[in-house]
Amino acid sequence: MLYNLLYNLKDSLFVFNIVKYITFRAAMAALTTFFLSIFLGRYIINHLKKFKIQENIRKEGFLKLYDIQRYKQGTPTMGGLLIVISVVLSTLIWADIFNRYIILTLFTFIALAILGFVDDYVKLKKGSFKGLSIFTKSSVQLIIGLTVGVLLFFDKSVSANIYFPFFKNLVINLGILYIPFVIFVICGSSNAVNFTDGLDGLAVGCTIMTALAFSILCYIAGHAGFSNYLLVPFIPYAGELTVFCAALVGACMGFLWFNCFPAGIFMGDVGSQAIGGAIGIVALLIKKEILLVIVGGVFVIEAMSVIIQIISFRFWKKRVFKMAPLHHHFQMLGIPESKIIVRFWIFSAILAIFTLITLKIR
Ligand code: 57M
Repeated sequence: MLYNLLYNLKDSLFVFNIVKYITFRAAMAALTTFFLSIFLGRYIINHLKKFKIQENIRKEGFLKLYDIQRYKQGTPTMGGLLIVISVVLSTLIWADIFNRYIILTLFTFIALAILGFVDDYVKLKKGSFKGLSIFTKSSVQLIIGLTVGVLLFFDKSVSANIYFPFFKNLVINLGILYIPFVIFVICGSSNAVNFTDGLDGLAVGCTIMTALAFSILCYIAGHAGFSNYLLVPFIPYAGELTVFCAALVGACMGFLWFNCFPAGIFMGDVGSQAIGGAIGIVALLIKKEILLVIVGGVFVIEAMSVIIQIISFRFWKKRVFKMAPLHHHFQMLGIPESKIIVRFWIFSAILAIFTLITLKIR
């Protein structure tokens, strides 16, 4: 909004010319969300406590884990509202609000945040760790994914092409199958981040690495010179997504201030589902869906551990991991929570660096 206003004033006051630069606006978006989260954090935590918006730690069937985690009972939750509100505000201020990629990303982000909010609300009302049924949750995710898929498929500026890292010329056009593919990416990434959000600062720390890598990838995708040089698809106007990703980085850093071990607040589904969906839609818009498997590798591995565990238990009545998602497996091995978290962050940072290297290895 500010961008749209100030850019029009650049002819009368030259200094406003600076808002034309995506890098400047991205930096400002990150600083805005960071300071919003930092300044509002304590206030929000106190209000969540006042209104008894607090976590119920799961006990049934998982006594050993409950023993390790029981001190977390009553931690304020739904702090993801802080992330969602600050990212939306900052994006509205610093990005071009008429840019179709920004509109689509905000739509996905907000729609999944609302779903997560309802899920958290149902948990609180029931006084349980169980929220919406899997059927309801999956159906709404599917509808959101389908809406985005149809919008993208009929958008003339978006192709149904899938590009592969490491190969210069390997491109597959999915045709109408692009719609289910979009649903898969959005639902998959939303659930994967949600699964990962089980230790203090784990999901939010990994999101910082992923969103940082995506900020760079969006900038390159929207820049004719860089994308031609690196032989990646040039997507006019997608550079604007750099502002959104940077806003997400700043918000997650601000949230991590309070969510780091030992956490004073949890983000809840309102945060985890929205963040996951946002990462998915950005990957789709800049044609980095396959690369998402690498850059968001921690989320993928966490989701895979759940799938493997469920399949092996259902068919062979045996568990591959002591407990899924993977972070619980390490907890069951007796590794301290803070160590698991920092090691997952390190792994996530390495994956982000590796992702950037793939741009050159072709
Ligand atoms: C959400 N939520 C955390 C918090 C957070 C199919 C199955 C694998 C599903 C999975 C599941 O429900 N995952 C989705 C995971 C929960 O965190 C809340 O939920 C929000 C995110 N949606 O923001 O509000 C708990 O995680 C801990 N936590 C922290 N710090 C944080 O910063 O310590 C969260 C954030 C919190 C807190 O304790 O209460 C969660 O883990 O429930 N289910 C599981 O993950 C369960 N695993 C399981 O059932 N494994 C089985 C099979 C089915 C795969 C197996 O291995 O045999 C575990 N979850 C819990 N206890 N809580 C089991 C043990």
